[in-house]
Amino acid sequence: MTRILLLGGTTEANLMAQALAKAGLAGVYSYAGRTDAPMGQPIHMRVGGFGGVEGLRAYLASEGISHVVDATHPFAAQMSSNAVSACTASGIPLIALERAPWVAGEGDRWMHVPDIAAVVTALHRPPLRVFLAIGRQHLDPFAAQSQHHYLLRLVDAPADPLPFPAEVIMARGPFDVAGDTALLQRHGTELVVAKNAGGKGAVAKIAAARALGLPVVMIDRPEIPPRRMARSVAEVMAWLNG
Ligand code: 3Y8
Ligand code: NAP
Repeated sequence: MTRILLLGGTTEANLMAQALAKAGLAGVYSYAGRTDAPMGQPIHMRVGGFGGVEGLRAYLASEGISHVVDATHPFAAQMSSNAVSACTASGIPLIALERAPWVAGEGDRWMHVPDIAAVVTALHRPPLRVFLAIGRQHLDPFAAQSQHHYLLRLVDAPADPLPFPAEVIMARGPFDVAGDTALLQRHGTELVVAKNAGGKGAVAKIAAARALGLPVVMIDRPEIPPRRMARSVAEVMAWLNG
């Protein structure tokens, strides 16, 4: 009996859920519970952590999960690592649906950094107008570089005061190039900071930066233990029906 756990929270996971529902496959869409009102899904949803690797293993057993599809964001490295450990220990097949990283093209002015700490170091310089488009979970370290004029884009209003003064806009995405170009012009942005998320939902600001000739500090993806990979929903469906 096929029963799929879909680790979600991305555009690709939403497309995956549509395909599972269309194929009449039993599945559960899992959110971490990072946002106040996550999007509804056409399959059963669960919200919240599992409680580490052991909690995930217990969930897989108690829910009779036969396959795990990890369609989380490439920066959700802890979730993806836990899925590899739990599925290996339980002997449950796992596949990751991951989008290819963005690659700099003609006109792109990227500076690659390995992680958030390296961005903070790179910002050790006189004030700039910075679009810090990395969400809200990792803002604290930027208090060390509060000389800049930050623009933040968050999914929900911050619960606590921000660690530094910033202009905040609330938006959930996916975003479009025209909208992001207008946003950068309105803010007078001189530098964009972004995670190499890949995919279409977050790429608008990168295209907008290229159009405006702006530099981008691009955070490369964290390491994730090796696992079977798919680049499309169709590839995952073929694997599930294999
Ligand atoms: C809770 C689910 C869809 C899926 C939408 C994608 C596209 C828009 C772009 C910018 C960058 C950022 C952020 C971003 C994007 C999609 C996709 C994507 C980036 C939702 C969602 C959840 C989250 C969590 C949220 C993080 C934050 C990151 C904002 C839902 C809307 C910056 C990542 O407030 C918080 O705590 C937010 C936390 C993790 C990164 C961070 O560290 O703050 N995503 N985003 C998922 C869960 O609970 O399991 O609420 O419906 C999903 C999407 N966010 O088509 O509907 O697929 O990538 N999400 C980044 O990529 O840099 C915004 O502003 O340009
Ligand atoms: P993370 O740092 O890799 O995970 C931290 C912990 O959050 C995990 O150990 C797990 O808790 C819980 N968790 C994460 N994703 C989960 C999921 N889909 N279902 C159930 N529990 C989950 O994760 P993150 O980077 O905060 O991302 C959280 C969610 O936001 C994911 O769904 C991800 O796809 C989505 N997202 C993240 C980003 C980003 O930039 N990081 C961007 C877009 C969307 P336990 O250990 O208790 O199981």
